[in-house]
Amino acid sequence: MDVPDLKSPIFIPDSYSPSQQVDDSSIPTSSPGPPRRYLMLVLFAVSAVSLLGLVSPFYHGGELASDRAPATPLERWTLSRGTAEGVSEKSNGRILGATPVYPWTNAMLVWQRTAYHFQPQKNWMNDPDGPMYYKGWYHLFYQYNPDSAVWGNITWGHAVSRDLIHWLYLPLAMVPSHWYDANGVWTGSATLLPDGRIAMVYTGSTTESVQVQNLAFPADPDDPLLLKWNKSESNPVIRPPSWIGLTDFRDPTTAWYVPTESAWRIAIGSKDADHNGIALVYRTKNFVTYELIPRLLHSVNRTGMWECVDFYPVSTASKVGLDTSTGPGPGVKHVLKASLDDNKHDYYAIGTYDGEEGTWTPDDQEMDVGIGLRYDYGKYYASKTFYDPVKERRVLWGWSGETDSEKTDLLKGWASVQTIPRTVTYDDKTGRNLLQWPVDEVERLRQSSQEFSNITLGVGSVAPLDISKATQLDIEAKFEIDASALERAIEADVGYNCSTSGGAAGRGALGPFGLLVLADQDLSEQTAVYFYLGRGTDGGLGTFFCQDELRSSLANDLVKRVYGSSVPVLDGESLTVRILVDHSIVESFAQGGRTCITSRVYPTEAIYGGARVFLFNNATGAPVTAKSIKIWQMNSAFIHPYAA
Ligand code: DQQ
Repeated sequence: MDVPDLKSPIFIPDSYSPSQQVDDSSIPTSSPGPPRRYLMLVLFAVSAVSLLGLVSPFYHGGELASDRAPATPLERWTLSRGTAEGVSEKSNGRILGATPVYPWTNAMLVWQRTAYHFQPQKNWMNDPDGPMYYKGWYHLFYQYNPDSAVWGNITWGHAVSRDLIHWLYLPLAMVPSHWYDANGVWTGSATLLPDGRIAMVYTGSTTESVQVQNLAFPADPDDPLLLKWNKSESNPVIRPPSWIGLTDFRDPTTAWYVPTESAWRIAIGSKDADHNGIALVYRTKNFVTYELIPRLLHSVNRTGMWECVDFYPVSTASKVGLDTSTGPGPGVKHVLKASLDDNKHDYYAIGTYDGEEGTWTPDDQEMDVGIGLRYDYGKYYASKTFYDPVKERRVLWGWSGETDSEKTDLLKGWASVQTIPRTVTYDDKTGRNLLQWPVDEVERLRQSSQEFSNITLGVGSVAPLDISKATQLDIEAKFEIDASALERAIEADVGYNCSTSGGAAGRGALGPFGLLVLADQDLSEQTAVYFYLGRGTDGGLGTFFCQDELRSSLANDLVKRVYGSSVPVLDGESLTVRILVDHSIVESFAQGGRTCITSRVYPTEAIYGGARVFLFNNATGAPVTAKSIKIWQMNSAFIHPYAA
C-alpha cells in the first residue's frame, strides 16, 4: 500500500472514492517521542503555570459555539441546508463556508476513518433506521446518500452483522421510487409481528416535500439477509393531520401491541403551532389503515419539532431488556426520547405509560423530554433502540456526525459514523436515569492490555501513560480525590457548567482531572476527558463529567466544544470512566454509563504513532489518585461488502 504523503495538501477528487484503512505501522510518527523506557518511568509534575501554558487559548482553533436554537430563517439556512427541507443533517454553522480551510494532507484524512465503528464504505450517512434481529442476523439500515459525502438523495443503506461489531454491507434496501418518497426515504422503524412478518414503516418526503408515512415489507421473508424490500401499494398509509405542518410529521416508532384492542400503536414526532414538541399516536390492526388517537402520547412546551421519537419499556427490577410491547405494570417504566430539531440533541425521560389513556407522564416534570436528561452530551443524534431477543437486552444506536467542514468531508469522501451500540438499562441505584454501556461484544476486539495503578497526581500535573499505540483503545479508569481536600473545599465553584467553563484549562479547587487522549507528545493537541467537582446551588458537592475538544486539533476549520453535564456519584463510589477511542471518535461513559459524551476530533499531529495518552490534574486544591487504569489496544472490526 502506498504511504500517503504526510505533509502535502490534497486536492478535491473528481469522485468520492472510499478512504483506505492504513496500517498504523506503515506510517512514520509525526512527532517521535522520547524512548519508551523513559516515558514509562517518568511521572512528572509540571507547574500550574506551564500546564496552563500547554492548554492556552493560543491553540483554540474553534469557537465555543452555543447550543441555542437558530434564531432567524436566514440563520437556520446557514446552519443546515436540510433544515429548510424539514429535516436536520449537518449543522456546523459558521464553519461551513467562512473559515479558511486547513491544509489537510491525505494521511491526516485517511487516519480519521474509524476502525471498529460502523460507517458505510463511502459517502454520507445519518440516522440509524429499522434496527432489528432477524433469523440470526442483526440488521442496521441507515439514512444514506449514495452519491456524495453531504446530505441529500436519501436512501436506506443496509448492513448485517452476527454480533453488532463485524458488518457486511448489503445493497441499498430502499431508494426513492414513487411520488410518496421521491424526495427521500427518510427515517423509520421495524416492528416484528408475532407471526414472523416485519412491518417497516418509514417517512417519505413526497414530490411536493410533504412528509407522509409509508409501509414496506421484505420481498422474501425466508431470506435472513432481507435483501429485497417491497413498498406497499397502499402507500402512503398515513398523511399529516390537517393541523400539523406538512413538513413536520416524521419518523414513526416501532409499534407496540395493545392486547385489549387487538391492535398496534405507533408514535410519530411533530410540533404544534405554538412550537411545542409533540408525539402523535396512531392505532392500526394491519399497518395499512391507521386511526389517529385524539390524545397525544406527550408534549413539552417550546421544545420544537420532535424527530426520531423512541418509546420503550425498561425493567426497574432487573437488567433484562423488555420487548417494546411490554405494557405498563409493576417493575416497568417507560422511556420517551425525542431528537430536538432545534438544537440537535437527543433528550429522554423516564416515566409511566398509562395504557388506558394512551398517555405518558414523566417521573419528574422538571426533567421532562427536551429539558432534562440527554443520552449523550456530545455529538450524538437521531438515535433509536431495538429489543434484542437473543441477549434479552435493549440496544441503542446513535448517529455521530462530523464536526469538520463539508469541504473536508468531500475530500475524505465520507461523513458520519454510528456510535458503538449501547445496552440501555434502568439505573436502580439512582432511580433517576438510564445506564448506557457498549454492548459486550465490543470487548472481543480487545487485544493486549496495559495496567497502571495508584498514580498520584499533584495539583497542576500531567503524567504520560506509556502505551504502544493510542488510536484504537478501550480505556477503563478509576479516580479518587483526596478526602481531606474535599472537606476543605468550601468555595468549590457553585453552578459549574462544562460548556461555559474554560474546559480542561479552567482551574478550580477540585478539578478538572482525568485523561488526555489523542494527545501529541508536547500536548499541542489533546482531547480531555475529565471530572470536575463543584458545589451545587444547594451547597452539596456535585460531580461533573466533561469532554474538552478545544485543543483537539491544530486545524482551524472545525467545530470544537466543551461538552458535558453533571453525573450522579453515590456514597462510597469511586469516579469511574470508560473511553472508547477510535481515530476521529471518542466515546466516554462516566459512572457506568450515567452520563455519556461523544466527540468527533481531527488531530493533525496526534495521529498514527504520534498519538499518546496522559493523565492530568489541573485542580488547585486537591491531589488526585488514579487508582487503576487499564488500557486495551482494540482490533479493527471486519466491515466489508457482502459477496453474494
Ligand atoms: N433525518 C431524517 C428525518 C429525520 C432526520 C432525514 C433526523 O427523517 O427527522 O434524513 O436526523
